[in-house]
Amino acid sequence: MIRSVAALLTAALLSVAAAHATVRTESGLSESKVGVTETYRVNVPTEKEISTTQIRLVVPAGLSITRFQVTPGFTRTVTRNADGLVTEVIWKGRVALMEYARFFFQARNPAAAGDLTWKIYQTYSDGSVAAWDGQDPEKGPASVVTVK
Ligand SMILES: [Cu+2]
Repeated sequence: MIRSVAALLTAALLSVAAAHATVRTESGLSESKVGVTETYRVNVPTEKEISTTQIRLVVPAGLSITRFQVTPGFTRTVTRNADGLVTEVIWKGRVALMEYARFFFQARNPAAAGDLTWKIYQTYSDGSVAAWDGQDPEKGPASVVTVK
């Protein structure tokens, strides 16, 4: 009995730990093809007792975002480089306790094979920021999509 409760608790903790902010393809994959237009999905679960208020995405070099899906309840601001490519996206809105938000966009993959590393900075209502950028690979891994 005690053991099964412990196992359930462990499973619950593991599932929370696995629910990091991530970037994957629309179908949830971590790989895509060279040069194609892919739909990407940013998944952001709130993992504290307070709300997420902002999500900042740093777009990997060589990727060209062409179109965003409308996300009701959120505003979006983009930063572009001198070539007009989107380098950063900020979504503002609210993702409450026990909720997750998803943001979709289309992008043309680089012409050369390699890893696309995405960095996400998740701001909470108390101003704290969860960094999913690989600086601390255990606590805050960056998402990597391999383009083949
Ligand atoms: Cu997590």
